[in-house]
Amino acid sequence: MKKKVLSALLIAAMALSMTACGSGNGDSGSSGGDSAPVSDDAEDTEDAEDAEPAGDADSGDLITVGYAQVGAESDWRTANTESFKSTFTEENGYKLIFDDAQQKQENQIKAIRSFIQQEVDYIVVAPVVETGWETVLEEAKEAGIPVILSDRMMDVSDDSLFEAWVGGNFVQEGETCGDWIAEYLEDQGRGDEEINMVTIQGTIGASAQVGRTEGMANKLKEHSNWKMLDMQSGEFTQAKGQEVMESFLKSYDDIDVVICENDNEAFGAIDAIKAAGKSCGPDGDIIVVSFDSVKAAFESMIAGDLNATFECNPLHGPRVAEIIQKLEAGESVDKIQYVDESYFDTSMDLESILEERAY
Ligand code: GYE
Repeated sequence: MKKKVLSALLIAAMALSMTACGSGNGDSGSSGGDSAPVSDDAEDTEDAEDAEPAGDADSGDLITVGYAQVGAESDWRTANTESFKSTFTEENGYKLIFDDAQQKQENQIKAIRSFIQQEVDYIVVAPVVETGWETVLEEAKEAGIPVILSDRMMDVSDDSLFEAWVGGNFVQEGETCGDWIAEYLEDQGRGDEEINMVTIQGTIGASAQVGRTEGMANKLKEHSNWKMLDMQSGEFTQAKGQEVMESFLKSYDDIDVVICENDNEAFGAIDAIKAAGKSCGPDGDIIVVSFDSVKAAFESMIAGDLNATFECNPLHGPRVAEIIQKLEAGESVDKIQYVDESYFDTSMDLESILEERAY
């Protein structure tokens, strides 16, 4: 790679001009915007154990990875960030430059440009939304920097603009949710009843929103007695989820099911339901379901508030590391890599499952 030769020259020049050598790894150490190098918190998590050692940290031969993260909007996102930070450590042969875009695409574009300027070896992006990436990906391609997508997808006309994508199958998650609701209502003897639903969507245009909404829409078509009264975005946050639910409760007095496109929105919705003097969960007035299956969702089900959660695995750090290792070895990688996912509801032994849960 052209830039590797350049960094080798830079290192040689630095060595000549210095009398003593520190722990320099040929990096300028500068970071643009919110970018902050992260390399010192190798924790004893399963991510760290799964990650394969790469490069040679002692000789300063680290692989530099810029990660353009969405933000810190949910428990899922926190687990995802932790997975990257504990995988891409110096001990494992990496230098991670982490950028939190605060859920704004323009911040992510800035971060990617800053990674290009810093001549990182790989750029990893969890894109906030699907569209609007062509120009900046062309710039990365021009600079010879491979781009890997993780979590959410990008909608680009030329798929040679990225090496691979790894994440959840969001349409399938939505369909699993629809099937679960059908079975649950059937078990309750409500299979033929008129059922009023509302959806608190994720960030509009994010693949997790697009796919989950589409999956549920596919199932709505199969049930003529289900009615989707309203859909509004809760931006994947608890605060916005609560706000949207408050307004739904004011507008509709007969909501049977609330579909929240992530767990955190459900926590907010549950607060709103209780504040309005209604109840939810298996023994309540309103059925609440959500996506992700973070630990707090298990606690909410155990407390009898949430009915079910459809899993989305956030531990992509080791998966992306594996892709990078293959690319380093000149091996080919699968372009689209779906992660296996499950679901959980209150009929299960949630306490035991929670004990084993990694996120
Ligand atoms: O469901 C949500 C997060 O893209 C799968 O983003 C991810 C979603 C996840 O904010 O909690």
